[in-house]
Amino acid sequence: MTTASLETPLTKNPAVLKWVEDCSALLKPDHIHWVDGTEAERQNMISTCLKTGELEELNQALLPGCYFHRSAQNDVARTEHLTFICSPTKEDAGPTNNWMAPSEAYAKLKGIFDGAMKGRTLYVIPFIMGPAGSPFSKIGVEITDSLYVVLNMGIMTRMGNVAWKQLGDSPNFTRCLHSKADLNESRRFICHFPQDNTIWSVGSGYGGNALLGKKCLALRIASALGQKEGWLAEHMLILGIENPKGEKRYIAAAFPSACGKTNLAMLVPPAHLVKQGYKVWTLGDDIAWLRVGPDGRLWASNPEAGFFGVVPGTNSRSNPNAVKTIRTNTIYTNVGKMANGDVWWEGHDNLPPEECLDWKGQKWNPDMDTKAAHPNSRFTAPARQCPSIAPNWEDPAGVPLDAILFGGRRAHLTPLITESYNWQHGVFMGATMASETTAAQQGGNVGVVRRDPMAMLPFCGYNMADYFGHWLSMGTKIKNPPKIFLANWFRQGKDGKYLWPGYGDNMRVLLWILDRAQGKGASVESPIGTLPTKDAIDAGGLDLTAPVMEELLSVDRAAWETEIADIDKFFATFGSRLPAALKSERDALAARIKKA
Ligand code: GTP
Ligand code: SPV
Ligand code: MN
Repeated sequence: MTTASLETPLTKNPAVLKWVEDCSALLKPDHIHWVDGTEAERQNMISTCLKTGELEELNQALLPGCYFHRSAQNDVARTEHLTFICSPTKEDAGPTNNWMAPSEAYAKLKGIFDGAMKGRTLYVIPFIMGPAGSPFSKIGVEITDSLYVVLNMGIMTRMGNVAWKQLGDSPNFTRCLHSKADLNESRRFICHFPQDNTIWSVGSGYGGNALLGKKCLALRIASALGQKEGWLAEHMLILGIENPKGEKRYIAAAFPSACGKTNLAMLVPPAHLVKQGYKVWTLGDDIAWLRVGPDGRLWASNPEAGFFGVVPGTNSRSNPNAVKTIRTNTIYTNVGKMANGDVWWEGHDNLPPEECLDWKGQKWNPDMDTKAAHPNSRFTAPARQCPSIAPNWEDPAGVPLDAILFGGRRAHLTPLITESYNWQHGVFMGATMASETTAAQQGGNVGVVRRDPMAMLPFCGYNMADYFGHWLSMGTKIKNPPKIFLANWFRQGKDGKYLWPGYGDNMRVLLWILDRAQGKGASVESPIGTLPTKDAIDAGGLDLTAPVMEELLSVDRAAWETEIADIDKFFATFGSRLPAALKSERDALAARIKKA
């Protein structure tokens, strides 16, 4: 029996009622609140947060509807070393995931959850991943003691009555249990139980650790579901490109955390292409669910309703659409805050303020060698506010893909763009992708190259070797598969500077990709795949010399031999579970490099 004060549940769903009853008996909250997702409720929650300090009001003249949140200093990014896939066997989780036996994980976390909500309110958040009414949407219910989580979930998902209605009496929902508990890192665990459709997260209030619909449900749990049901849950943005004739084509792209998905998704083309009539439409910036459509093409849809984006570096040159999106109704987490209620971060349009409070709440000025905003500070903003949001972004069917783009942050080695020979070679490219680590992961070094297959290293909910197998088998089900490419916006010259201008100019590469997808575009064969000829990518108006373009597209044989040795080490970790097709792609690559 719970002693929590009573509020009439907003659902009669027996499975939900029983589960909330059980959780409440464990967590012992003072009060239970059933989230309805109404505007009145949201305003009440904001008022409460302003009283407790969980939120601070920003300058409402400059930033209407915007609030500021400072997280605990030890809780500013996902903690991959504390994230577990608790499948029945270690082999099911595979060598790239941390694993804990389900019984051990449940027992350990029960100990931490026990009484963790004493003196607090337990919020029951119903939410939909995917558009309301879509047959492909998944429903979750998150229990949390964090109002910051509720308010963020309200932006990132379809939350409240709409979800209660869609769930009805079905027992089919992801059970997401979250408590900040005491925010102690030694008692922080993010555990996934794919076989139980359950997530338990404790000890963190941060984004991907606490907004359980996002990475936990829509990637880790969903990837495991997708393997069973024949679809893919991917760490991908989705964008549409409209040509001057009004024809729209779609690309999905997987880059690791803080490697440019939000920026590419909201891309503004260079002026001369805008003049010609090109437009870019945003459909999603972080997660895509991919299914084979009745037409034999691969269709992508975004299960989220908002953007949880990296703040530093966001300005009118790098991402004007994001700048406009985050002017209203946005929650800013861990940025710099000025006395006038404005916000500032490294890479802001405005010059640094003479003085402000940094993300830790300490006095800061530009002469200090610390940063005002945490490098992983984030905005949470409704997707519908984005000026480039596609009119069809909530279409349940999604959009058909012409191309899939994999990419990483690599100072050396991989060219600006490489086209795969076919689906299997493309899967090999994705499976062997590597990238330098960023501030989006806590507890590791920044800037270290690591293998991050399909940008899913921290997000795959089952054995990565089986995930590769699933990708390969999807290829046999797609009659007209999208072409697969590998991009690198981050290649550096000898002076350590980026060779490629990036951002809006990435449009030039996207146009070559779309040309190739239609059997056009000048290309040249290389040992690693098909490359653009040195003048195939429109460089008009760019300050980019021919030698730089050559360097961007160069393939260094010795460096690729070292790369293959490293791929071998990575593949060896999967033992006999690695699909033979990937081994043969590796051998073919090695043979081509040797011959080159
Ligand atoms: P997550 O939300 O963590 O999944 O990140 P993301 O992949 O959406 O990355 P985002 O677009 O927020 O970009 C992260 C960082 O990369 C920012 O500091 C950007 O300024 C920088 N960046 C994005 N695109 C480019 C590019 O084309 N070139 C260069 N040099 N930097 C870029
Ligand atoms: C990422 O790290 O890839 C993010 C932010 O998109 S989080 O939601 O914290 O995972
Ligand atoms: Mn991400």
